This record gives sequence, C-alpha cells and structure tokens, in this order.
Amino acid sequence: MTILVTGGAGFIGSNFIFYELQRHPEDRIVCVDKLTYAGNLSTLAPVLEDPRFRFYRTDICDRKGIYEIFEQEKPEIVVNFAAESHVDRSIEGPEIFLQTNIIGTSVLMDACRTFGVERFHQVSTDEVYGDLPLDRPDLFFTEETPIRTSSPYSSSKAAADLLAMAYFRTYGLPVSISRCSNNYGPYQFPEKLIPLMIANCLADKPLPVYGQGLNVRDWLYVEDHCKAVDLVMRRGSVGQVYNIGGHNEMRNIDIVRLICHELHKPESLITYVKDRKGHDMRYAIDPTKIHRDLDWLPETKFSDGIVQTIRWYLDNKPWWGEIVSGEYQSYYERMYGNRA
Ligand code: NAD
Ligand code: TDX
Repeated sequence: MTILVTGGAGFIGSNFIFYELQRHPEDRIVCVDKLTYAGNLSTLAPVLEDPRFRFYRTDICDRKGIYEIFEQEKPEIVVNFAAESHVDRSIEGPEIFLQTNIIGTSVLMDACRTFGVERFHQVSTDEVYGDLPLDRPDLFFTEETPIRTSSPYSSSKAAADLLAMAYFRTYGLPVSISRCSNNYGPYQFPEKLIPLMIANCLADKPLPVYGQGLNVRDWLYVEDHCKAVDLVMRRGSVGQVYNIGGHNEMRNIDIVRLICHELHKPESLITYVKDRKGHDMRYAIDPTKIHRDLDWLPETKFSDGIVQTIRWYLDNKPWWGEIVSGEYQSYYERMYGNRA
C-alpha cells in the first residue's frame, strides 16, 4: 500500500513516518512537505535512502504539483499533517493559516476525488472545541462537543474539519478525522512550550510563562498519537471523528517547574509575561470512542515521556541548536522581546 503523508518534515509527521516504516514494512510512504520554517529535511535523514520512502518538496496549495504527485504515486491512503500549527503565529498573522490549513486541505481532497483513494485522513486538534473552565474538572471534550474556536489557528483547523465532512457527505469521499490533545516528544519545534522551556533552561535564559501559568493542557506522547492515527486511517469508520488524548492534564507552570527540576536549574528563571490573546484555559479529551472502537490506549506515562523527551533534547542539540540560531531568533525577539 502507498501512503501519502503531508507535513512529514514537521514534528508529528516525521514521528509518524518513522512509526509507519517500522510497523508496516510492506507499505511505501510518499512525503509531501513545503519545508516551511517548521519543516526540517534533516529530521528525515534516517529514511531518505530507504527504497520504501519518497520525498517531494511541494506546497499542498499547489494544485498542479499535488495532482502530478497523485498521478505518479497513486496513493491509497492520504494523511494530512501539513499545517501552520503555532497559535501565537496565527495571532500575529492569520492569512497563511487560512491558506495552508483550509485551501491546502481542499486541494488535497480534490486530488483524492480526482484520482480515487481508499481513505483521506485529516489530522485535527482538540482546539476546535474551544476551552473548558478550570472550575469544572468534570467536563471533557467528546466528539459531540460543539465546535467553538478561539484563535485563527483553531478556526482554520475547524474550517478544514467542516470541509472534510462536507466532502464526505457531498462527494462520498472516504474521510476520517482525528482530534488530538497537545503532543510532546522528539523533533518538536522549539517555539512550542516544552522544547522552548528546555532550550531556554539549558541556556540559562528566562522561562516566559504566559499569564499566571494556570492554563491546563492534556499532554500525550507523540508516538501514542502516531499509533492512534495509524489505527483510525486503517480501521476507523469513514465519516467519523475520533478524539485522541490520554487523560493527562497539567498546568503550564507545573510543566515548567518540572523541566527546571529535571535539568537542575533554579525556578528563579521563571518569568511571568503578558498573556496570550484569547488564551484557552483548559483542554481535556474524552478518548472513550477510540478506546472502545479501536482498542487504543496511550502507552507512555507522562513521567517517563517527559524524561525521555528532555534526554532527547540533551542528546540532539545540533538538531535544535541550528533552528534556534536562525530565523527563529527574530521570531523570538518579536514574540518575547517586549513582553514583560
Ligand atoms: P509542525 O509545525 O511541526 O509541522 C508542520 C509541517 O507541515 C512542517 O513540516 C511544514 O513544513 C509543513 N507545511 C506547512 N505548510 C505546508 C504547506 N502549505 N504545504 C506542505 N507542507 C506544509 O506541526 P505539528 O506539531 O507536527 O502538527 C502536525 C499536525 O498535527 C497539524 O495539522 C496540527 O494542527 C496537528 N496537531 C498538532 C498537535 C501538537 O500538539 N503539535 C496536536 C494536535 C493536532
Ligand atoms: O512561551 C510560552 N509560554 C507559555 O506559557 C509558550 C510557547 C506557550 N505557553 C503556554 C501557552 C499554552 O497554554 O503553554 C501552553 C502550550 O502552548 P503551545 O506549546 O503553544 O501549545 P498550544 O497553544 O496548547 O497548541 C498546541 O496544542 C494543540 C499545538 O501547538 C497545536 O498545534 C495543537 O493543535
């Protein structure tokens, strides 16, 4: 089987490609990635020479380029990880989010209709459900929770989800959608909370916690997300949404303190900065459906996964060191330079 993976040079997509090639040695992977600031071809170095792997540097919005790849590769499954993925960047400039996350998804689905596929799987996020109040720990997002977005990022992801369901109903495209909580693990771009705090800690730089650090996220080790996507795209029902999460809610401030502790750095590095605009308070997934229908359960405990992740960043400084010394520096200055 040929599986076309978009966004495979990013954090989750690359972990997914490694997982698939190992777990399903009989399958081929075709990766399509534009290599934006968040995409890194060096991440895929271990598989670039694998005869079961092929890489195309193409924008998912480029209809002609995408159709040519479909004609050439004839994928049976398409899984769309490609996206602009950082909430703070979406607040700074929404347009590219609308372009990639909405138009790009529609171009991919048009290609699927034109050439025929067994499955189009859309990788979505729990952020489409908006947020939950801190004083209602009994509430969780189910697949029936109404869409109620907060940021340009989550709105663009929600729009793509709605389009995917429309393509299922109108054209009969065999679509599935998964909505996952916050991921952590190797190869995450250091603009996101956990790798940013690890990198800053190691450089003895201030640790910028937004607001009071009381916002809650439901953290899942990236390989557990990859396993879930693999199950949904092969065995999940078409026209269905599956929530993915591990009941692992933590406050941002507790994550940052834990990173300080693991790296033997003083908590005095923690600096409270101006809050994110429209900042979602709490995300919490109810994963009952994927557990019941596909027998999925997370396997990595947060206490193990975070130590493994910190160890990975310690062992792979050249990977992220190069990133934080490039364009990222001007981003960091724009985002954090004047934020006290
Ligand atoms: P990422 O930013 O690390 O990677 C995104 C990848 O997509 C990069 O390689 C980038 O080059 C590529 N890309 C961007 N625009 C493109 C375009 N127009 N054409 C082709 N490629 C393009 O993101 P991530 O954290 O790996 O997230 C992957 C997917 O999972 C996204 O759809 C995101 O919404 C979703 N998701 C992420 C999380 C999380 O915690 N990171 C949680 C739930 C869902
Ligand atoms: O410097 C920071 N300080 C801080 O306090 C950063 C970068 C983040 N934060 C806070 C904001 C959030 O409450 O930490 C929390 C996590 O922030 P991010 O890592 O930016 O993730 P989040 O906004 O929760 O979104 C992530 O999870 C859902 C991914 O980036 C999305 O792609 C995914 O859909």
